[in-house]
Amino acid sequence: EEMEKVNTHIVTLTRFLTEEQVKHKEATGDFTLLCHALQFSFKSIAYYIRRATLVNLTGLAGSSNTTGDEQKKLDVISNDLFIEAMRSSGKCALLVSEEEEDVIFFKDSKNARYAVACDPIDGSSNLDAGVSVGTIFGIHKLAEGSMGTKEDILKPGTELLAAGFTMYGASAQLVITMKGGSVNGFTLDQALGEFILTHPDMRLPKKRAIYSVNEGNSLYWEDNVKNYFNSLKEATTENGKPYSARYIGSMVADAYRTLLYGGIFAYPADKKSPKGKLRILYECAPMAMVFENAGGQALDSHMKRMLEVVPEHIHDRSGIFMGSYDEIEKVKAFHKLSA
Ligand code: AHM
Ligand code: MG
Repeated sequence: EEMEKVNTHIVTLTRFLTEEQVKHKEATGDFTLLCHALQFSFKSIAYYIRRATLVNLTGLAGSSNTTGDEQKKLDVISNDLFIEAMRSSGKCALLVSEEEEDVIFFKDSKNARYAVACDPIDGSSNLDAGVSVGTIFGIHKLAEGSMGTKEDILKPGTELLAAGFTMYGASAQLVITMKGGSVNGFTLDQALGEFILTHPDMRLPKKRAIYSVNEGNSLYWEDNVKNYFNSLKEATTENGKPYSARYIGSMVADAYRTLLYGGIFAYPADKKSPKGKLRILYECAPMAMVFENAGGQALDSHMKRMLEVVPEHIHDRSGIFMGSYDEIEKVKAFHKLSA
């Protein structure tokens, strides 16, 4: 009888991070420890999302956050889990969260060298329907000699040390990238309680006929945006098929699909929201870093490279177009035409 083939060459996130650390001679291990705290918060958020319907965690918490969104119970719990993980790591000097009006400074973390931005649960309008949501994060290093100030996080995405997101879907998927590095995808093995490297060196397909945008907003779109999306609907691809529309309404889920299949995801600035909807520090910049490092592009609504946008305030917003290299080239062409 043949023995079942078991893969014993498993790369866990812990192993991956340790191996990365060895490659950087100057590394102190602090970044690795910060990532361990991050992965614990992802695991616990994943756990509570899975149990939400069973233990009365669906629905509103009865409060609203800084930007006026009503908070769901899981928004509050996930935010608390994330803050606690960052605090207890001892490696995080300050944290910006979508759910907190001000920067949180961890004064007790004396030698902490990192500043973190996060959206603990992105796409929370989808939560009660059991549709995928996720956590987005970006990590900056404090300036030389800084004790940790707001300026350490009000930086462009080009300065990000690492960024990524976790999508809580049929399984929990973690996508992470580091400065100048590749993009790697991990899947949470529930039984082992470990993120396993399942998608090494993710690369976006160069083009793909899929567009992802909330078309309900087209009433408010500027003409160049309208014309661009109309052009996609009038086009047929090489195989004679038109573009497909796919919009989940959770940035993490739309982004994850776009990473794997290619296409374009957009949330443009429009006449109603001239600055856009999505937040620069913990939505746009981390995603832009992932997309660029995977061979794609990410631009704001002025066709500026998303990673070069510098936020003035921690909750600043931006329009965004991100996706396959060639699909973004088409967006640029349309903005040039009408410029
Ligand atoms: P949230 O952080 O309050 O959940 O909002 C962000 C979400 C994104 O995940 C998603 O891309 C977008 O908002 C969907 O917005 P809309 O419902 O306007 O299409
Ligand atoms: Mg969000």
